[in-house]
Amino acid sequence: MKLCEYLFSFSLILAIASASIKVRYDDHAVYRVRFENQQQRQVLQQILGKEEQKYDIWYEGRNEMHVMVNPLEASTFRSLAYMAGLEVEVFIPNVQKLIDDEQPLEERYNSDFNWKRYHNLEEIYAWLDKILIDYANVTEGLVIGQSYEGRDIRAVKISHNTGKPAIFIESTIHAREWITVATATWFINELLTSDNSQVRELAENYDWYIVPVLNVDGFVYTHTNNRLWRKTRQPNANSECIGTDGNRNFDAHWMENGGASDDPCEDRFGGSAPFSEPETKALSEFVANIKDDLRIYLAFHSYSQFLLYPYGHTEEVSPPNKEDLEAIGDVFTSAIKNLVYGTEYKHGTTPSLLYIASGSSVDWAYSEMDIKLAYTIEFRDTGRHGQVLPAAYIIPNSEELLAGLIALIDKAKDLYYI
Ligand code: 0X9
Ligand code: ZN
Ligand code: ZN
Repeated sequence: MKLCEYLFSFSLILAIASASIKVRYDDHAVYRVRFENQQQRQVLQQILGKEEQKYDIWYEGRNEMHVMVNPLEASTFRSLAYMAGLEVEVFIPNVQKLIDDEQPLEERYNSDFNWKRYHNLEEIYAWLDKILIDYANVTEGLVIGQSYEGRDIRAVKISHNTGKPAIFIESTIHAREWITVATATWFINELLTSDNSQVRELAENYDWYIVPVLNVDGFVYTHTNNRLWRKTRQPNANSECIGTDGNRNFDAHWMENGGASDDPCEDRFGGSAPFSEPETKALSEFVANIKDDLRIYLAFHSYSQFLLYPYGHTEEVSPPNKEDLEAIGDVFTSAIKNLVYGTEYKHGTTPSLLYIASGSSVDWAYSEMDIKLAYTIEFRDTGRHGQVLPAAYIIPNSEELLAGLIALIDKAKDLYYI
């Protein structure tokens, strides 16, 4: 065999091997289940039982849940729901089809870095290298630490004369939330290249710290093995199941009030201890070092179009500056609504709109780091595409974030937070 033939068959074998390990979601449907009261919600939870191969909860709100159902379970699921009197609707008939169509055909073999398609970690890091060179005088590349699998977790600092009030953006703690990193990189690019006066103000009056991909291992895994992976990739003792929910792993009311799972096989597993994950530990140490400069902490997530503020771990107590958090939420959401897309965001605490979440990064930043403006932003959409938002929505979503942030920061200034 000639060398080129050998290389060809070798790459073919690799392609086949990697194709065969990629999880497929043929005929997996996502159902929207509505409930009118807590009793119905409990019935649904009983039907779903432990989240294993059969079901994957994509969204859990106050009045509805979105559940991806394995085709082998579909008829059982539908009849159980029917018997329980739950209103069930197919939201997404075939998740694999959505995954196959996520990237536009004409972009698939385009090697440029742009916001018309989603990129993998290698492409994102190569782009970061490029902007660090192209905008060397206002950017600084930072490595906040290493992941479990040994990858660098990178941050970019954008600063026109350091010593300004600082804003921190954490993105992609949940691996499958691809719209978060696409939006984070778009926003970095905007800060560096836009000549819009409002954007220039944002860029030049603040020090920005942006971590585009926190959960690097999980993110790589969503590209190579399973598009819908959420957690980190560190194995768990005495369990076959891998990974922890990074957003339940912070040392802030960790594992309290049922706001996380103690089962390593579940998507909201809180980990073996606070900061058991190298990724959350690295982030916490990095933030702790700069906390005195930080005025605002933002965590990018998807989906559901929410701006969430603390506390996540309880509904019993309100944060001391709740009125301000709320007032800033008002302007953020109306700025987005006023754009041509007319997209509606809701704002409130996590339990008021979703569920109790303990050990989250935003609660930790707020309570433990004393950063008084701390928000989770849940991007588009509200479930029609859910976790697999087609790339055509990257730019609209990013424009909404920018408009929302301009309003948010403006109001924060009015209220003397900056
Ligand atoms: O559950 C989460 O971690 C976030 N939702 S997601 O669908 N992206 O997983 C919401 C977390 C917001 N809550 C707090 N920060 N407490
Ligand atoms: Zn998330
Ligand atoms: Zn309001």
